[in-house]
Amino acid sequence: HAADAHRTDLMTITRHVLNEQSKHPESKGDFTILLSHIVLGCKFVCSAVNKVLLFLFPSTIASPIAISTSIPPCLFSQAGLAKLIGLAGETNGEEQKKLDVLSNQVFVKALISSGRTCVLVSEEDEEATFVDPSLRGKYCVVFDPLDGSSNIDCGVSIGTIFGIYMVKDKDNVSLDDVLQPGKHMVAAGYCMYGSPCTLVLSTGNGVNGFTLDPSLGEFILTHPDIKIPKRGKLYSVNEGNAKNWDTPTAKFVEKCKFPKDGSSPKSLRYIGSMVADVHRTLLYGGIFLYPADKQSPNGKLRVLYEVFPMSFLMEQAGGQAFTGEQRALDLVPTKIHQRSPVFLGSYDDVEEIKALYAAEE
Ligand code: AHM
Ligand code: MG
Repeated sequence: HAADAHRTDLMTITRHVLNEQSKHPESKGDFTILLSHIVLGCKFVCSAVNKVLLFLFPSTIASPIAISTSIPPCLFSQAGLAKLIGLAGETNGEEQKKLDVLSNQVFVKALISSGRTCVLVSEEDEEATFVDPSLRGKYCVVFDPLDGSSNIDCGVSIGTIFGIYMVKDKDNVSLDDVLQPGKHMVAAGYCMYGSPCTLVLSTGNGVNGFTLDPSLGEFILTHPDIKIPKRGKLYSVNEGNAKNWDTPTAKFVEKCKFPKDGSSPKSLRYIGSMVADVHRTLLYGGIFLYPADKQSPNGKLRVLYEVFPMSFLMEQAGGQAFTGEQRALDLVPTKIHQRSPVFLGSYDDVEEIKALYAAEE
């Protein structure tokens, strides 16, 4: 019976990737191992994000009524656990670690200890990390361990974004191994710490979404073969920057609000967490924009660990990603923390913004 099979034959993310890799006879399981370390980082951050209120602001749980009704008492006796995850300050006055710093440390350590990485670029670290030759593997990982920092303290969805490159020569590693166009990525994904915790992954063969089952501690395939609608009814942009936009962006947003072809106006959705805004765009369709403006001629978002992974996923789901000048995945970065404008989402919606930029020339 199909429903029974569904409940007893669990397609975990590891099993899914193993299946995919088994189609490549040369694969030796390295990618599966790397991914399991990324997944560990995601599970850690998910758990830390969910505890942040309790541990960072214990005083917010003031009344005994709150304790007895909504918060399991066990969470209070877990000072040890709080210490374990590094959120609780030492009594000797050591600073409490910020969640983004902590997340970065967890990812860096998990990635190095996988033995499958050689170069790491994190939004949190100014310099790239070159893994010690004794622990070196063939993958380079670029990531933003906790994106959407402005949303952390109010409990709005935040996420981790990652992209994976394959190194050319393990014994001769340099920054050039990560200063590669996004189309050279072998995999990309994000994990959204929302309700629920969702991991979306592409290994270059479509896009799949997995949901964390907290009781199992496993990501289970819940969104197989995600395809973005060809056209959407939503647009997502920080309109507070409108006074500094260039003409094509301004015209595009004007068209979203006052379409001249008799179609309905689009609705605006903007969370300010790239992972959440892109996730909604992927599932519902529409367009996400972080354009250039007069204040920030390269926009805000970072090429390696924000623009590329999300563009990779969009293309793999049948959408497009554009920088205002070119296909986003064709861009060749020259600096690891470089920024670029980006327009990504439903194929037809991105086509429109491309036409407006073409008309400018
Ligand atoms: P962050 O790295 O400081 O978290 O900034 C990245 C975030 C993205 O998640 C989001 O798309 C964007 O910044 C929102 O920017 P703005 O507040 O300018 O709209
Ligand atoms: Mg970021």
